[in-house]
Amino acid sequence: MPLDRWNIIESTLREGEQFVGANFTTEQKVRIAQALDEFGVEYIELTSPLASPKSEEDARRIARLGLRTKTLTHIRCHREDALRALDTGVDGIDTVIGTSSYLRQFSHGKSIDQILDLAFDVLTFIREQAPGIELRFSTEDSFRSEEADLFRVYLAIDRLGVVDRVGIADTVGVATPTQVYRLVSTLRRLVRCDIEFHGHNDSGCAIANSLAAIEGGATHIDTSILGIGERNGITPLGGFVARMYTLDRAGVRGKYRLDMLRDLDMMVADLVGVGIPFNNYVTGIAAFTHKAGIHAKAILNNPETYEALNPTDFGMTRYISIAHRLTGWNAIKDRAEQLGLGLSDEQVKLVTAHIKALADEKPLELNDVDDMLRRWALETAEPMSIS
Ligand code: HCA
Ligand code: CU
Repeated sequence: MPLDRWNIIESTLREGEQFVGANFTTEQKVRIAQALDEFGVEYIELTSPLASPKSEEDARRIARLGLRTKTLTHIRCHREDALRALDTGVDGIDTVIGTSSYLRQFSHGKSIDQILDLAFDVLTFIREQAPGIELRFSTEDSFRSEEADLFRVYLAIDRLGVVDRVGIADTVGVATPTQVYRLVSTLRRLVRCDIEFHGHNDSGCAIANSLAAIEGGATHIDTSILGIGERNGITPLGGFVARMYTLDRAGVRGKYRLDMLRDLDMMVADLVGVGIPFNNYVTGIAAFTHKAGIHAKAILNNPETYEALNPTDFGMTRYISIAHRLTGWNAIKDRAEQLGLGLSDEQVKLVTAHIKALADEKPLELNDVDDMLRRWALETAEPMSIS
């Protein structure tokens, strides 16, 4: 599996703008673009210049920022769109046209032959206008398109020899990892160009599907910060990076500023008016929190026992929750040591039993545990008199 050759196309400024709460100002877009550049994504994708006058101005502005990350804009397969995209000065153009029967019937009304004629015309035109530009052709709703149609289209486009990559889109989030792997690996054998995958998360497979695409030979994966996009969005940047980190820790640490993920998530959450989900990959409040006594003991001995992600690589810290009925004496002992209290193991075991019994009666807080530990430490010589 070619785990060393994949790139992120970060689409917070295109797909992400299609999230219901997103309405970025120019300054906010510039901030997002610069932060993603610093994080180290290979590409950022920008809303089509045809979407609105501001979108056009902003694409031009971001293309001129001099970022290391390559700038792309995303357009329909139309000559007019292509001209306006070229005019913005971006490094690359992502073209898309729907191939599923839904889109052919209810969106653009074209047959596969007509789609091919149009794509040939527009792609050749872009290549003539800008020989050095990075060019992609994608089919929309690829997984509800006829496979024969898809392969015919991709083969013809690849043979045309003007695109750098073709894209596959799971537009409505229905694909399974097995389906993605099969489609991408078949395509890998048929075309010479690179392959991109864009996956929606309607049924919760966007990250798994992105990995399956890489395993099948995809070279480019679309993401957005927090996964924002149409409906419930696409592959989230942080979750995808976490997925790849567990497979190639050194490679991922070398490619990206992982300690920036928290700021990226917080910035976008703030800008679009949502909170970071409690169970979010890496940056959710519970992502590095341990609770059960059995887990806490092992974590204290060696964190890797229960952590696939090292929080310090992400600029995060782990937290061991101890004020509850599932607590264990090893975690309580660790807390006593943190507080500088010299309790013996026997004493710690007794106080732990007491904490567990009390937690069965009422919710406890860390302060309650700390108070108890201090009182036990004070009364060490005396028989315990804690109620
Ligand atoms: C869209 C559809 C798209 C395109 C994906 C792509 C999708 O909103 O334009 O160009 O790779 O999900 O199919 O986002
Ligand atoms: Cu999409």
